[in-house]
Amino acid sequence: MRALILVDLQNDFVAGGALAVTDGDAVVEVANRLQPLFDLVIATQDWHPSNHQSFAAAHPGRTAGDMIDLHGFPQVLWPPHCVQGTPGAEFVGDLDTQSIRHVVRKGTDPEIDSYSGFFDNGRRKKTELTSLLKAAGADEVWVMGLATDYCVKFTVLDAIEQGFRTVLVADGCRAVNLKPGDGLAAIEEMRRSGVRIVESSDG
Ligand code: VGL
Ligand code: ZN
Repeated sequence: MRALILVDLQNDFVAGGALAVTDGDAVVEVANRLQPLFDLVIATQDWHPSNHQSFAAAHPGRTAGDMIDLHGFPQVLWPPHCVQGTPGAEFVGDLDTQSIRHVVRKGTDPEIDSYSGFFDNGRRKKTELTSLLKAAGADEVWVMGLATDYCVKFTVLDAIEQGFRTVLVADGCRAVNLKPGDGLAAIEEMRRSGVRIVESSDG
């Protein structure tokens, strides 16, 4: 059985949002088109407390885009985004949500970031994602969403590691591209790790 994982299709990652990904809105149509083709749809939601330590504002003298060491892990500093309960954290208005069976929230611990839908960045805590997929009998997961070079990449790498046949929907993703080429490098890294890369028309 195959499942679709929609990564962080939230207002803050599209036009007008705090951490807008270029052309991020374009993937919502892809998500809506793919959902009816899957037995199970799960969405992840970046869900930070307002004092999250990935926010540049939590580090006086630092600005968004800086890299720091956060409790032993390299951490990119971001503008405050996806703060719990704010409009920026809500799913994009045009996203069809009625087929989303589960929402997995991540990034709730202020002391550690969580790009992957499966684990925090330190791999200390696991979300419910693996058990939800296994309980439903999923053996193949298709992944799409925002952003290619962060949450999509780490979700894909962990899906492979958790034993799922993993497929990346290339046209369903857009990258932050903090550095030019980051999105392409992320796709290359996912490819080397064994993901199958398709277009949504292959769904
Ligand atoms: C993401 C940066 C910070 C993402 C989330 O969804 O890719 N990127 N938080
Ligand atoms: Zn975040």
